[in-house]
Amino acid sequence: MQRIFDSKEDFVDLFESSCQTLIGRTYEDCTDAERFQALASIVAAKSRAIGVKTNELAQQEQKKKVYYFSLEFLIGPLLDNYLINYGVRDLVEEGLAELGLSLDNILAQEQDPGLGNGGLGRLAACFMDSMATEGIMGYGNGMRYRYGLFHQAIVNGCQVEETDNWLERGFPWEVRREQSSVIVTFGGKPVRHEDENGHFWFTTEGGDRVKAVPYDVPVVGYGGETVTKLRLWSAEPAEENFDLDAFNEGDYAKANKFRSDVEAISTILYPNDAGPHGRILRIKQEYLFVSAGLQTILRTYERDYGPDWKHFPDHVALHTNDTHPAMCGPELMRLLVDEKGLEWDEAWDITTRSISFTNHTVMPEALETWPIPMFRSLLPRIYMFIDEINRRYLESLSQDRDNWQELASQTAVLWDGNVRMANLSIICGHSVNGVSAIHTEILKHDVLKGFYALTPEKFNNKTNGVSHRRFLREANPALSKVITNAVGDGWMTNAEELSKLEQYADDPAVLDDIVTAKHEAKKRLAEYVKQVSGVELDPNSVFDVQVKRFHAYKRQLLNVFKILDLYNRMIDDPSFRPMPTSFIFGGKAAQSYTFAKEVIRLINSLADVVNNDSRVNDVLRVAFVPNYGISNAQIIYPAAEISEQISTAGMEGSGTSNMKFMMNGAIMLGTYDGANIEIADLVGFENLKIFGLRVEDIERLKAEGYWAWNEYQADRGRLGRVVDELVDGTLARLNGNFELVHDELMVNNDQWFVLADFKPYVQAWEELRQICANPREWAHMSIINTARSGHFSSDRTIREYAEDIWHV
Ligand code: 26V
Repeated sequence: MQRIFDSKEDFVDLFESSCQTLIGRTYEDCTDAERFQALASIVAAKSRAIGVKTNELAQQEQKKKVYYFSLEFLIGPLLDNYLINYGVRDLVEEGLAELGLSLDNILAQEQDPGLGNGGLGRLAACFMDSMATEGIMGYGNGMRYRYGLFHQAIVNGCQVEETDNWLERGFPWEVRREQSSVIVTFGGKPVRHEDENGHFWFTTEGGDRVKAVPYDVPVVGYGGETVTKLRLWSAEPAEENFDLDAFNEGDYAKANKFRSDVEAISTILYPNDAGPHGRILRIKQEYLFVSAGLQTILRTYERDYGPDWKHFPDHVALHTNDTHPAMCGPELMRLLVDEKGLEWDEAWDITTRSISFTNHTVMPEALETWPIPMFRSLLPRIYMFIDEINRRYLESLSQDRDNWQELASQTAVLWDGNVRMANLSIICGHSVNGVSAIHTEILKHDVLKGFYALTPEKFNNKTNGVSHRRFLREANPALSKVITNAVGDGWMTNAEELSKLEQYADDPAVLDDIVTAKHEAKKRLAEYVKQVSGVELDPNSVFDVQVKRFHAYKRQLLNVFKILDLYNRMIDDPSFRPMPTSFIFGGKAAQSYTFAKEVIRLINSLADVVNNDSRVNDVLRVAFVPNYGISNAQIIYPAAEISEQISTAGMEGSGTSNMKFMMNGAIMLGTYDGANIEIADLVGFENLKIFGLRVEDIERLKAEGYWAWNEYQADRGRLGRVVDELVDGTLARLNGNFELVHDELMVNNDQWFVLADFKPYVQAWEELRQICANPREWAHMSIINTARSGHFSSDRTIREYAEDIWHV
């Protein structure tokens, strides 16, 4: 364990002087926000110093470096994480208490950088944590967005998006590295050069030159021995093309235009379904961070190993998170051929041996494509490489194969006037992986079957994982203490040691401790929910939670139907008194995703009806937690007893909240989808509830014909009634009925099989509720879930990537 403070006294001295030198006030006169700044800056400075040592050591050992390219890193607040990783949290807490200060109040001041949409971005952040802890030389390469994903407010039941000005008070962890800036060029004209041996290369004349400036954030591993870094790029004008004439004529907008056009590139994180608007800016983001990252990597490599490019793949792994960094292939080719003077074949060998790719979704609308004319005019030289990659690929495909045309239609990069980024990623790399066992199978046999037929050896599965240090140890101190008291703290670095807990699965004292820890967490969440939504939840009720992005396939609607049905039954039959339950929702809908936003309004309307109806509100409550993100997720997971993972089978790549809930001892109510399947394999069907249609059932129904209308007719009493209530005024108190949602089911024929899964879902929930009524029985299942969750630590996932893909 790396000690960053020699003693409590040492810490207190440092903290006092940090307040004075950084803020210019004594610690007593500082606000908590200023105290946060003072404390974070001490920890950040120590981290950077250790980072230097890590780098030196790695260089001496010539360790292979892994560069993780991702447009999203949803890192969350860092201070608490780093105090835990350095093993000084208690010391700091005590030191501050001696000064009359509360660590918790200071921690609460940290902004939550929302530099990601959801699971994909959080996965990248968990991977950074695990790489640092596992001692892998892992570097993140991403974008420093001026504004993160929007802040969600709920006004009159509806989602309202507000700008996420996360840099408002500065970001104490980052260091701007002006000297490491690189130039990235857009547009321009490629010009051919040839030497006397016929070797040729291109340079680009003209075009817009943009300066990419890196900001480095240290990533501290557990134990604090190794610190790697996350490098985030920001776009700035390369030359000060300030229009002084315009300025002198008073046209300030014109004078500043050059700067604002360039800065727009790193202004905002795109939401998942941004639509065609602003697409040019998105390609610019993708190229900027790829080109800037690769230029820097090549420079570092040349410094360490000289221009010995053929050994590049032995020292460097380039991982592309989804298709957003797909230009890594052609850009590396461009750098090697145009700037380093390599021949095509040599460069191509180096490129394909270095690059690997993860796919995160099977949804066709999520597979990125760009219209060729737009792409070519923005990145002419990159387009030439893509064209040549595609030509050579098709040429090799057409040799000795009868069905080559069919394969070409599935796997070509250029098709139908578009650049297909997934195909580019696969062709330019040596590995393709899915994020859960079932997801990888679907890729192999459905979405990417052409590639699988051609290069089965490229395909492999890497089931996702999560940082158990953040989502269990940091989020849930009470449960962590119960675990450590029982089995020691080896689980912090070896999550498999959680399995030792299983011997206490029938120990009444430990089970009681589990129940007490859960109750503490529920009280904390109830206070938080009251504060942010006004809804009062009883910590003695069962907490049934669904938090995740809003999307039709994740079926928050199915959960709404269950609650509405429960409500109807209670109104009809006053003697029906189910176990008191609080249904808690959270999540953002993409700004232009109307259906998802309507489901948010529906939940809030349902909450308004149920919570205000005295016939039911003593046992039934519904709450929507606004602005779901990393910070409040850490309050939510520990408090859950039931974890809702109810996506339409075959649609969820993996899911990761299912794992975070599992660690925190919630029992899953889930479909046979994504990583739910592997969770079920591990804990057994007796320790969770799986329900509903499976992938093969859905395929069969699609083939035979599925009719939502029949489902509706077959159960007019309960299911039919719930569907009717969408439009009959029952839920219309906040801005009217829900025709759009109703039509999705009854006119659009329920694409996500909500009606088909309704009955088995309600049945499974009933069974789970019986279990929750008996705390000891619930605690027994709960402890088994926690005990077997070690497999879903991202440490395990990272070790698999390291061994099978990166070879480090
Ligand atoms: C979603 C959507 C929804 C609206 C339409 C456009 C669109 C485009 C992309 C996406 C999702 C992109 C990929 C993604 O975030 N996948 C998630 O990755 C997680 C980490 O591997 C995984 O746990 C989730 O199951 C998967 O959905």
